[in-house]
Amino acid sequence: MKGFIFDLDGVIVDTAKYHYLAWKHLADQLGIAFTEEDNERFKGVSRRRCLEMLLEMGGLQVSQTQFDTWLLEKNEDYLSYIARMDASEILPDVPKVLKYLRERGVPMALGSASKNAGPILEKVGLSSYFKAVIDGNKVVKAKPDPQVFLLAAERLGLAPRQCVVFEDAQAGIAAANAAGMFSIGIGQADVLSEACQVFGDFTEIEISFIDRLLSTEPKTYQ
Ligand code: B16
Ligand code: MG
Repeated sequence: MKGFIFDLDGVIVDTAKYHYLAWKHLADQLGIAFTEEDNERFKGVSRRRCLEMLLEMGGLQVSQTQFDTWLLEKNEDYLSYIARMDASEILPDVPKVLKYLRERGVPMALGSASKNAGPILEKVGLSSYFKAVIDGNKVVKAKPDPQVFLLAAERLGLAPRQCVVFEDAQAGIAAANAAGMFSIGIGQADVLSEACQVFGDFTEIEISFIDRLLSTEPKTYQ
């Protein structure tokens, strides 16, 4: 394995809580009940699709102009939380793995559905680790389509089967598998059962595991 690709929300930082607050704010305005459990289904899903899902939950049909206005409002609300982020919000032991891979000269990429990925990486001070940042602005097909990860591999100059993907969402694991990459789920094993391997979080990942991946001959994972 020669390249490592990381999802952002739920893998590197926990921005899901800010997405939740912003969606909840909009849902309250629209009189739609929205819980943290509902927010689980929004993980890894594009902003546009999330709003479609929210409106479906409320049985609302709206004009394109109204849709776009709410999309903008939700994002502005979300950005007000992002503005206050700093390195303390990086999830535990993520820097340990990033630093080790950088020391070993292993190229890394970000593969996220978020259109705010670049500014978030800047805020938490991790931009310099990534040779490529493929985010929601660079792809037209959302996860579970493999486009985001295939583009990341291409930017790293590697074949998909030489790449490892860390993901916290089912749609993201499906995308990594469809790309023919080695998928590592971060979260609950029963939820991420399609992943090649699952860890609760990065504190469970030993450097010896990373070393094993680096010395593993790539094969086809599909
Ligand atoms: P934005 P990831 C995803 O990030 C989030 O998990 C998902 O909840 C969000 O709707 C999506 O980004 C779009 O984010 O509104 O910032 O463009 O997990 O793919 O890093
Ligand atoms: Mg995620």
